[in-house]
Amino acid sequence: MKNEDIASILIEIKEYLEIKKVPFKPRAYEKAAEVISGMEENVSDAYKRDGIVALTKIPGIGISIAEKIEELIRTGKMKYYEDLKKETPVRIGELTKISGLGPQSIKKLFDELHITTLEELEQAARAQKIRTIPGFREKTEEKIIKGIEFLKRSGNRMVLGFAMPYIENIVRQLKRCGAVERVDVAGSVRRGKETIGDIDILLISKKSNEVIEYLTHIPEIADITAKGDTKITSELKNGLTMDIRIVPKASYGAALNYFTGSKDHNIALREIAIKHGYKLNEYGLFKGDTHIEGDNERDIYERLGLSYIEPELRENRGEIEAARLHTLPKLIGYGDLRGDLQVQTNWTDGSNSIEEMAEAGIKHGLEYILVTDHTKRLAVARGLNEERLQEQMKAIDEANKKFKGRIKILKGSECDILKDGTLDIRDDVLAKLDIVGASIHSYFNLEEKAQTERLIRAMENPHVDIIFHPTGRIINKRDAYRINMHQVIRASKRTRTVLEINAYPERADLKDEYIREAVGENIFFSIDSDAHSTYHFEYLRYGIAQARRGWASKDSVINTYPLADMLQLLKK
Ligand code: DGT
Ligand code: CA
Ligand code: CA
Ligand code: ZN
Repeated sequence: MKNEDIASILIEIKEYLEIKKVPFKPRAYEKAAEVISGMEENVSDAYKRDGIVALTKIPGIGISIAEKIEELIRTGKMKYYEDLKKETPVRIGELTKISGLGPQSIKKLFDELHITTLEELEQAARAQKIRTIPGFREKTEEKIIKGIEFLKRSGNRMVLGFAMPYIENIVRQLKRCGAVERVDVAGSVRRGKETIGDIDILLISKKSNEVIEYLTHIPEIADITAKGDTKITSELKNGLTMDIRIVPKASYGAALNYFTGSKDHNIALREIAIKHGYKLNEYGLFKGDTHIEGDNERDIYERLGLSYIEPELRENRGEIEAARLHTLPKLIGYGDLRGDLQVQTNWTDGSNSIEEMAEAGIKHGLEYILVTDHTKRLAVARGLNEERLQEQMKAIDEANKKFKGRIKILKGSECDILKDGTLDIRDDVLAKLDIVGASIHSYFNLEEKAQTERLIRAMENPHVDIIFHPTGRIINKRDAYRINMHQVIRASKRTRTVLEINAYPERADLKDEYIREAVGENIFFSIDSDAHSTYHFEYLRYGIAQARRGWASKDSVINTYPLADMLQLLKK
């Protein structure tokens, strides 16, 4: 049983007790939940090792709560909790997610209308039944509907690349606000995480009132829900929450460090500080009561004897130890790509012509692009057969005459990998392409062994240079197919097949932990936008963020090399 599971039951108990207006006890359960969810060690493991002593020695947990947790760990059930649920059979965890709906309101809704679930709550609100309860008004009903709609929109974490345009618009506007001296994005956004839970913004300002007033004019913002001198929270029209923290200049670096996180990185960093005889928090680095560092993030790392750690690495996955030994990798930079090796055109499911994609590539500073339209098996994308693919090669030759000296258009393909690992284009035609990419678009349900063998067989084909979106996941929509990436990574090394880091925001495929593993095996990557329109070259930077999160250096990414050198790195 995970700590979070125990904690969430304790929280529900607290809420049931509040419904019953029991004094003091709710706070005890809440405290117990807080302590347990913040613990490193797994509480059930500790209990299995040391018995009930392991529970009673947790600060804030007395014998009565300890015995209930013991029962839960031993039997998977807790009678006290089950009885409370029977007494008021509402789905408390669900209903309390609606902001502003407290235990007493939930009790009334149950007593008067027998509402027990979110769905029943929504139905009653839409049928205008809630306003009939004494003490509830039309306004309450509206708030409930708004709350439910918000919950539906923000249930999933948002894909970074889709949220980023909003975030950048807001930051741009904040920079124009006269009362703002400096503004930075922190949190998971700064760490370049593939999905984000919310947006964390840090700023320096002496006039929080003016900032709040200014925010009301920013069109992306739907509602300002908390207005303080140091923290302003707002809800965006796209469903995301934005936390703005206003911090003093002298603490700005420390605050930026703290609110960039990750939480685990912060905790590990704080321990290093303690070992050096300091105290570290969001206000600064202290020796006793003396403020030693604070305005500059880099100085804090330096003072702790560490190399500067890039935000993308701050996940407490060994970066602090590497910073201490000064062995952190030099990460690929955001301006390092010279080419894009997966570009679709209107020959299949792209929106733009070869020429338009080339123009857009030039605008994005690219020296080469690889045209990789789908092949025939992918009927939905009107995939190319051998004949059409060869016609396209001629069209690319023509286009290259036009673009000579500005950008090189390479002939490629996103060739479909069939169920048995063979390709759906004949070898003699593949041989004419500059670079062949291959990917899986069918039979997602194969067993892990079969799927792995299928992909590896494709990698063994001497014509296949790159495996595109190697795991096939689509964030928030489709899981990766079952595949053994350790074997795939080893096969990549053995066959010299490049693995793609697909930058399309909802793919972000490979994910960071596989990149990290592959970096350890010294394999080559390509970072590609998977562009289906001229706008999509913008996505390349999310692929770079992903590569950085996987500790990849510039050298390991083939499309950072000049064209001739890049071609030399391929298997043939
Ligand atoms: P998200 O929003 O779920 O994508 O992830 P983050 O990392 O942006 O998390 P968030 O927004 O809850 O908090 C922003 C940062 O604040 C987080 O990365 C580290 C810091 N932080 C938040 N809570 C704690 C905490 O309990 N302890 C420590 N040490 N740092 C925290
Ligand atoms: Ca966040
Ligand atoms: Ca936050
Ligand atoms: Zn594809």
